[in-house]
Amino acid sequence: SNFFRTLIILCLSIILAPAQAQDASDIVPKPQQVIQLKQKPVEVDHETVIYYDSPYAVQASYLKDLLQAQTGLALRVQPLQKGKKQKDAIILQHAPEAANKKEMYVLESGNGTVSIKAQDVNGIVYGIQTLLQLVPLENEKDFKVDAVKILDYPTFAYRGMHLDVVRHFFPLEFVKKYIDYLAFHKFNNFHWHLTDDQGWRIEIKSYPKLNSISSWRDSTLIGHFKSEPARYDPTRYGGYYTQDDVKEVIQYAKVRGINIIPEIDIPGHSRATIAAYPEFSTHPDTTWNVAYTWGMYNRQNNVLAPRPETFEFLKTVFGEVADLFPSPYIHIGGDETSKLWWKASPQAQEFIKKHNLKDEKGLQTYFIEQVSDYLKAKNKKVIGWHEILEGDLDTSAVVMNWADDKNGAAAAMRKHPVIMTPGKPLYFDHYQSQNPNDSLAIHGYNPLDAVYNYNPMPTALRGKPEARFILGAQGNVWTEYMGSPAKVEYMVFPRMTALSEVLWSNPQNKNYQDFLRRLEETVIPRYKRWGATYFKDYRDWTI
Ligand code: TNX
Repeated sequence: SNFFRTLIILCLSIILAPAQAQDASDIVPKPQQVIQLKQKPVEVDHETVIYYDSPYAVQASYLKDLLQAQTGLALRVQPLQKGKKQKDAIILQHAPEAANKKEMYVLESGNGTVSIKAQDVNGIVYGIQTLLQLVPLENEKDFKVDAVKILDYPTFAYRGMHLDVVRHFFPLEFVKKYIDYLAFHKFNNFHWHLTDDQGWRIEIKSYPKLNSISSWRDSTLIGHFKSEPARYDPTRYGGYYTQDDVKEVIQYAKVRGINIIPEIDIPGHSRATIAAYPEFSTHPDTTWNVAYTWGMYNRQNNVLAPRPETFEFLKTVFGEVADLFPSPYIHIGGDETSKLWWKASPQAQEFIKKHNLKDEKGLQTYFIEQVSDYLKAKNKKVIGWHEILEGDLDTSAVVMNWADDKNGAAAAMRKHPVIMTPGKPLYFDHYQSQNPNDSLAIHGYNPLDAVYNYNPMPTALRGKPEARFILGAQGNVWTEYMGSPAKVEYMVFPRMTALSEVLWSNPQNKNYQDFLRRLEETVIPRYKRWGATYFKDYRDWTI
């Protein structure tokens, strides 16, 4: 009958119609400018082609893969031909005149095409991330993209996330997943904490004992809830990434606009090194092993001695690392160097005298400057934790400030570029709730709203020329109490989402309630889709 025919046609048209477009007002991190256009939405189907200008060939395949994973639609990918007007297309365009800032993109959809214009790979990657948020998440084939123009660029140049793979070791697959999380959030730096008292996690060809000995420890502290007593799992624990693994991750990150900053932590935090090479220590003792308890580790000597063979070692190791990583910056640690061991060492004292150094702080600076010189020869700059400023240091070193606002401002006043990573509120190893049954964390309390309301620009610098030394900020993920990828995800989500907005979006547009709405509308469905664990009770806990 007519009635059934109409009903069937109605049903079919509902099933076959492209899925509704996603609203541009739900994007995270919030774009600088969104203009709704009075045109028809762009319909994307199997006929749509992804075109690219030559610098963005790999990003075109990246977009194709992500679109396919999200919608099931496998689009063709083709180079863009100059002068040819494309219809029914998604175009990745090199257009410095339209996107006239670093990392900027202009996304425009209407008239049957979506174009993303940028002047660099990062801009294209961010345009892609935004486009994917304009596409429905359900597994539909065809879909619509609303007619819209988005002009967008970051507020801060350095947007980082850190991961400690020493206290707990994570498979390469998870490191890549973590990089995908960063890319989604428009971060551009991954700080890879590769060495510490509790292990050495990167293959070094010239010093094989770093991997046969330093990469392994006898036991690991476990415990998952506050109520659980500390227990030790006596199984040998560890691992390391081969240089081939590292190359693979670097390549993976590069496609996603992410620079990887490796950290080799010296001259303190070197217990694992000393376990394999006791000759580099002030108090050589072959019975000491790789640490398996946490804390500022000076129970056993973890400080390198200023001997010729130590400096030879540092030159070689940093040489291998500098050759491997394209990053213009290499992190040399420099935090929490206990001066006790140098004080107690006649050899270190003699070295201090011989080199006219003021004291142990001067010796610490000497170490930093030596490594700085090795790296300068490789065209690299040094990043270190803020303790590297304890002595006088030349201003090319970038300071990663894990102390407060004032300390960050002081480093900038000394004309050092500064990355802000204050324990409060950017240590994501701290608690995000005060629920006594919450999963075990190290200490502190950094709930979601504290992260969201953080301003990386120290108060004392606002409106001052030195403000330009504040490059941005980073969330740190120390993994003493994160024994699995799921626990890392639980600690970073949703705090890293809040941080992405702190770093990317215009601080004038900050609104926590609106952030929560967009978090729930746009991002939490992604966590679920990624199969990621996340902290759910963020609405119950505020500062
Ligand atoms: C301090 S902050 C450390 C790390 C610990 C962390 C725990 C810094 C540069 N060093 O070694 O893992 O506290 O929150």
